[in-house]
Amino acid sequence: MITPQDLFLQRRKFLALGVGAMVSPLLIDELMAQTPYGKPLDYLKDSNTSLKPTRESDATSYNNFYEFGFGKDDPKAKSGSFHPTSWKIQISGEVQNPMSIELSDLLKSVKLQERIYRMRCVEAWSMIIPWVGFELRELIALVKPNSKAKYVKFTTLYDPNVFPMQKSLFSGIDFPYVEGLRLDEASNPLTLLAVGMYGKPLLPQNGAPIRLVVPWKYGFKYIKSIEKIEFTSTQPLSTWEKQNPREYGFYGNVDPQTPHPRWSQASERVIGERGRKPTLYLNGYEKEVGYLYEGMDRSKLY
Ligand SMILES: Nc1nc2c(c(=O)[nH]1)N[C@H]1C(S)=C(S)[C@@H](COP(=O)(O)O)O[C@H]1N2
Ligand SMILES: [Mo]
Repeated sequence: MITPQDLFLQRRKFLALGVGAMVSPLLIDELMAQTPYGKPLDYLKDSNTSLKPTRESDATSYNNFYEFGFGKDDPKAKSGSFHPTSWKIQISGEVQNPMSIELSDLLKSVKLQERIYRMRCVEAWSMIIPWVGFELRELIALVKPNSKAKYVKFTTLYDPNVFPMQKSLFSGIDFPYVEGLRLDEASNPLTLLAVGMYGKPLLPQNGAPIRLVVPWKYGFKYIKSIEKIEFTSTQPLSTWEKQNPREYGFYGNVDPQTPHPRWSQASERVIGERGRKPTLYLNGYEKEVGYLYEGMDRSKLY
């Protein structure tokens, strides 16, 4: 992720170009007034786990969402008027049934369930989140990938009126934010498209109205406010890999034995608790997803 040092260097670069005086105003458009589904979420409870969720107030106030700024408190502070109502998702590429579908219609064809998962950020902190969402494989079954489809590419909405950093010279990363999975990773039952957490629709700072959840990968893979889903034959270039390929790869698998070039990944700071705990390989989901990486070099799955 971008550190104050990176920002300092970047700013110096801009000053050298003579554009340092440009500071973009924080324009956040008043969008719409309610969630796309308008009613409380109706979902199947997760009774399968002993994980104790992080405090909701922590999970909704300590966030990464660079479209709103670099600070952990920017997403909550600066997204107050982002209320996506009619949200369309385009699904295209190597599929038999491409579609452009209203989220509220999509939700009629899937089964909403709660999943309480560990979530580990590449910055070495972690939370436990009770998501509400549906398995991505349900959407995959609806659009029917063809034989050329090998990857799934996700793109966040591009709208500088909603996301102030999308028009900032100091955004640090290229927008719109892009992420990707291999089709077999996307088809694993653990992989969710979440529309809620703590039994409520997602708040803007957490990626309303729909985001990806891949619990065995670092948080940067959990792309927020998804507008486009494309099935591709070649590996998509994700935002952080593009920004700094030495530090962030396509896979982003949680691995205590593969350090980030600037810090260890062996342990993590648990938000809301004192001290640190050891990080688990594949974030504790090796039994469920280890088969996806058999025969691959672990150190290359960063
Ligand atoms: N569009 C978009 N999605 C994003 C990010 C972002 O900056 N933009 N940050 C990622 C990172 S680094 C993390 S750790 C998680 C944070 O999710 P949370 O704020 O809900 O905990 O969102 C991910 N999804
Ligand atoms: Mo992250």
